[in-house]
Amino acid sequence: MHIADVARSGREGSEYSIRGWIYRTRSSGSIVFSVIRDETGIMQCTVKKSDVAQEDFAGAQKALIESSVECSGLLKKDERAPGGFELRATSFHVVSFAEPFPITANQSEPFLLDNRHLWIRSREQTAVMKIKETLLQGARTWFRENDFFEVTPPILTTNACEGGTTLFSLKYFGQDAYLSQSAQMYLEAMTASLEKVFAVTPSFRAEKSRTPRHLTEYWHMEGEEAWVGNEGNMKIQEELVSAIASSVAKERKDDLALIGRKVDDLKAVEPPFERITYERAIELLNGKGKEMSFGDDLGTDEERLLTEELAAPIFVTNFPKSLKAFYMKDNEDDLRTYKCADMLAPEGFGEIIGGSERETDYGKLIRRMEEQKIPLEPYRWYLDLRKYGSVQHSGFGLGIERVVRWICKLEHIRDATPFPRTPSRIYP
Ligand code: NSS
Repeated sequence: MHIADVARSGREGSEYSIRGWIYRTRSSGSIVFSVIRDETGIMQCTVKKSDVAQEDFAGAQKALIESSVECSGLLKKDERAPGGFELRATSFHVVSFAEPFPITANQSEPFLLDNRHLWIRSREQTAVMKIKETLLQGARTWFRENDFFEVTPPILTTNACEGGTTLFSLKYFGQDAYLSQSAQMYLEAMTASLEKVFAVTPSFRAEKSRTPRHLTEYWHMEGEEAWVGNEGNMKIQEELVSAIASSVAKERKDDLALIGRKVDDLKAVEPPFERITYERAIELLNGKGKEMSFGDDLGTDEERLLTEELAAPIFVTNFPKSLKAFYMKDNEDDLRTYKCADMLAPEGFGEIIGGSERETDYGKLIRRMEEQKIPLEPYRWYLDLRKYGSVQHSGFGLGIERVVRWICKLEHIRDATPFPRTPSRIYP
């Protein structure tokens, strides 16, 4: 049985079998105290020389941490044991003896990252991986309940979605190709059949930026909706993000406690989220002593200043055109800007979503692409979409690891993914 289920059933005196990896072990003469870890928790097995076969006791004495083991025994209440129970072993079988485990206390970050394949066994990393899984499931449930279809866009592409400077290029049987930065354009195509779609895919950014919020490979959750404008798009995003937060708050209380995030913090994530324009954000930043003017981009520092005192995310809307991609819809009320919005997470975490209404005017798209010297040829199919029954549509992209980082209050985004990819790391 899983350890959490054994503890939950709590039938003292009954016999249970658990299996897992040795988390801690110490022996004193004729007793070995072996704390076993499985996916669900930890439990102490007390292995007494007089209670088990000779070879079982020898194995328990010899087995180092992270050895894999199976233990059967009688359940006993013990206030001193982690979880309040222990197993008094009747048998203790070592499945595989571990070599001395390289990860010990106080090791350097580079060492830990080199040993990431082993480090992910830590209880904190396990909790984060579980929270990430719950968050993905919570999102999928929300999408399904709101009539979105999950679709499977390609990763190998010939066009850039978010500009040429952050593309990973490769040779595709002699032809130039790229790893996807975003599924957006393919999702736009699919809205003409399915109307509301979403995809969860890896996205790639060849960004040399060494910040605590950039990966070169990250998981991207993107939605795209026909017949929806910028305001409707924001409504969808705030409902989605609050559904994500509440699924984690509901299902991952113990994991949140383990990594030091209060469940109540997540309960504050309730729509509607505050909306401020980019222009207002610049005013606010000037008020906080950041000298900025219209056209300056919001970076890590600026987003931290805007959000560090907040409890729930906000939207920053209507960015200047110079800061955003060519596919966004003109904002008729202020032609310097697009109809777009970034969602910023509270407590200083900053951008977690970028979204916009999409330009449907064929001529405008061509003009912008020419101005920005974007080659038309790779985008012919995308431009085509404007010729065959184009309708108002909008969409967004949520960075999964950015959201995990915020929800788990992680210092660095690399801990939001088991095998992080950054400019200086592609191993293990
Ligand atoms: O570049 S975005 O702001 N927008 C797009 O890619 C749109 N084409 C999405 C769409 O409308 N379908 O990226 C979206 C989000 C952004 O808000 C971050 O949360 C995340 O993707 N993102 C990243 N996460 C981790 N590392 C890096 N380098 C990164 N870049 C973006």
